[in-house]
Amino acid sequence: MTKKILITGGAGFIGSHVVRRMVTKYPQYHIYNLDKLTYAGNLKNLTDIEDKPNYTFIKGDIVDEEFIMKLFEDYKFDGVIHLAAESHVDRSISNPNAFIYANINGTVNLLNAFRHIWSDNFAEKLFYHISTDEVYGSLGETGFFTEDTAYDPRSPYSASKASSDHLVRAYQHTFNLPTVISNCSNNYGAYQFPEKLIPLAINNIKNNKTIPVYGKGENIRDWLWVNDHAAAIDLIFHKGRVGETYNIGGNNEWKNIDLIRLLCNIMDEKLGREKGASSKLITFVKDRAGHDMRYAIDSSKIQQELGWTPSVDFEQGLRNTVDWYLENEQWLKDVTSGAYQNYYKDQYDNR
Ligand code: NAD
Ligand code: TDX
Repeated sequence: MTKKILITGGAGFIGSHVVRRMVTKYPQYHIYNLDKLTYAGNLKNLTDIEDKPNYTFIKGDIVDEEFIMKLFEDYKFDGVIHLAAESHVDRSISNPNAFIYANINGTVNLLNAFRHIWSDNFAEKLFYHISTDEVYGSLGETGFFTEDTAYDPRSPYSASKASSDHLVRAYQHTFNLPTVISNCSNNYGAYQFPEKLIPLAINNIKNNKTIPVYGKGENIRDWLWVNDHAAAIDLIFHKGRVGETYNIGGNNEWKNIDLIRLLCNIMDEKLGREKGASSKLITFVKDRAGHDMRYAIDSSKIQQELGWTPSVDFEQGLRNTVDWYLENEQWLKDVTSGAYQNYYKDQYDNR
């Protein structure tokens, strides 16, 4: 049976991997990719699948209430996988409002439109909301975030994502909207915009520019290969229990400075530089305001219930990611020209 699936934010980093997977793996679905094409959205992330008969791109803004209502009335989507968001913590510190509009108002508009078209008759329907581990706050040296950890968001970004999670649960509870939520740790891989740590460092190392490490580089993140996240999303969309939350993580904690040193060694090798050459670019800069110390995910629920597990060893995944950025020089050039230069200046010049 044909299903109409709306994926929001499908031209972004994670969204493009989810769109590619769903379009190629499920020819019986029609995948609609709704994206505003902000600085982070790029149709070049999807050139390999753009001509598939079961794929349609729609340019639009989830904050535009009337547009969203009409879109849902026109297409009557059976399922929604909602990834569209403002996603960079540093930008949420310089411009919080953009995060409130896109992440909170945008999510509510989608929930309202989904509820409206099915008139509270939701058999075989699903609204899947993609969220982050950052809603749980910051950990000390020990412990893990579970699905029961109390929310404690500490940046405008994580507060806006926490708010959207609460609204999704409220619609489930109040209107019986069939929803599911997943909260994932830091992703890395191909097509990530070079404002995030790993692609920013790859681009700078390649161009012999300093690598800005915030504070002392002691903050810890749990890294997951983006394709493993896309596989988890596929599984949860098809087999997840309605009303549930699933944590997704790599079981792969790295101090920022250790990760950057590993990346420098890999880049020395790939670029034919003398061992230790790229590490000389490491520069400690002013810390991020309110910088969360540690994130670590307990993903035993999705592992035990749905049989998901991360598939790629981190060093191998990082090597593959470096290869991708080195092979896709034009992609990197395109996204780092123009507005990126101003962003970089604003964020890093006086740090
Ligand atoms: P991204 O910034 O790369 O992509 C976001 C996409 O959403 C872009 O294509 C952008 O154009 C689109 N978008 C933004 N505002 C929009 C609007 N108002 N209307 C329509 N489209 C809009 O982000 P990402 O890293 O791919 O993250 C995707 C989702 O996953 C987000 O919800 C994020 O919170 C979540 N998440 C990300 C990570 C991570 O490590 N990157 C980890 C956990 C969860
Ligand atoms: O230039 C930098 N220097 C630096 O030291 C940048 C951009 C980051 N950092 C540090 C801050 C973090 O401790 O590296 C770590 C990772 O930073 P980001 O790549 O900005 O990711 P983070 O803030 O951890 O948030 C990410 O993971 C959760 C994503 O951006 C979110 O969208 C996701 O929800």
